[in-house]
Amino acid sequence: HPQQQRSVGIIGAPFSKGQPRRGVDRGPDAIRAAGLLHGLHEQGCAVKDYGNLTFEEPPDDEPVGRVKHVRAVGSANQRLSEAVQAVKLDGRVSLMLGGDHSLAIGSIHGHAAAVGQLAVVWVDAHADVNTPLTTPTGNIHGQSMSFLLHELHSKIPILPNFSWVKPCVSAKDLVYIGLRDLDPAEHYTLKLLGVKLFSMTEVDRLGVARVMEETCDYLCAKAKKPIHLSYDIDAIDPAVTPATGTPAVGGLSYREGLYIAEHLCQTGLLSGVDLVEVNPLRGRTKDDVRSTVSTAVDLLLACFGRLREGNHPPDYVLPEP
Ligand code: Z70
Ligand code: MN
Ligand code: MN
Repeated sequence: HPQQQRSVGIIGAPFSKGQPRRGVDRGPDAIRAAGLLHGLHEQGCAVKDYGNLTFEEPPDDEPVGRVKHVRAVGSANQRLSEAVQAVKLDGRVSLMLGGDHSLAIGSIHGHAAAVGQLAVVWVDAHADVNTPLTTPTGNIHGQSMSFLLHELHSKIPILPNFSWVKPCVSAKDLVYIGLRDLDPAEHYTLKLLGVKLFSMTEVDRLGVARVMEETCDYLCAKAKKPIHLSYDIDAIDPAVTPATGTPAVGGLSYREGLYIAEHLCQTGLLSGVDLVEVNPLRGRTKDDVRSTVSTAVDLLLACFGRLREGNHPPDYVLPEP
C-alpha cells in the first residue's frame, strides 16, 4: 500500500484517574507540542484535530470494592467512545492521545460501535486484563481489556457509570506484544482464554519481524477486520521512554517499537490508534521527557505512513532543467 492518502482524526484525552500519578493528563498537549500535526501533514496525511475532551468530576467518587475513581473513569470513557464514533463516521482513522490506558475502554468501544468487529493489537509491558475483582491496585488502567472481552463478561460486576460499556472484542481477535509484568490472575486469564501473546521472551526468540508476520497472519486468518492498535508507551524500554507511570525494565527497543507501527501501517487495515501513558511529569530530566515524547511522535508518524527509508509525495516529479 504505497503512499495512500491517510485521513487522521486526533482526539486528545487529558485524563489520569485510571491510575494514581499526576501528569499523564498532560500527554496530549506534550505530544502535539513535539510536532505530531506538522509531521503528519508533511508526510501527506489529511489531519483534523478534534481538540481535547473535557471530563466531569463526579462528586463522591468513592472506591467501589477495591476499584478507584470508578465514576470518573466510566463517564470519561463514555465521552471518549462518542468522540471516537464521530471521528469514524467522518471517515477518518481515529487517533486517541492519552491520558492513561483506562481510556482504551472508550476508544475501543467507540471504534467497534462505528465499524463493527475489530482486531486489537495491544502493545504494552502490562496486559491490563485484571477484573475489578482481581485487581491488586484498584487502578482501572490495569483492567481495561477485562471490560471489553466477551469471554470475561460474566466476571465483571455492575459498576456506577459503566452500564453503557458492552464487551465488543473476542479473545481470538486480540494479540498482545511486549508483555513482561503480569499479575497472576492476568496470566491465568490469558491462558484460560487462549489469547495470542508475544511477551518479550517471544520478541527475543523470534525477532520483531516474525512477531509481526505471525500477528497479522493470526488476526487475518478468517477475515480482514479493521485493526485497533492500543500502544502503551511503557512497552518501550525505559532507557528510551522513561517518562511514564510504571516503567518496566527489559522492554522493546526504539527500533522494535517503530517496526511494529510500520508493519501495522503497511497492512492498510489500521482504523484506530491509542497512544497512552506518556507522563511529562515523570522522567528525571528534561531529556527523559523529550526522549519519551519524541518517541511517541515517531511511533505515531510510523502508524500513518512514515518510512525510515524516506518518503515522497505520490505526485512527485523531478524538476526539468
Ligand atoms: C497492574 C495493575 C499497569 C500500566 C501499570 C499494573 C497495570 N497489573 N498498567 N501501568 N500502564 O495495577 O493492575
Ligand atoms: Mn497499559
Ligand atoms: Mn503498561
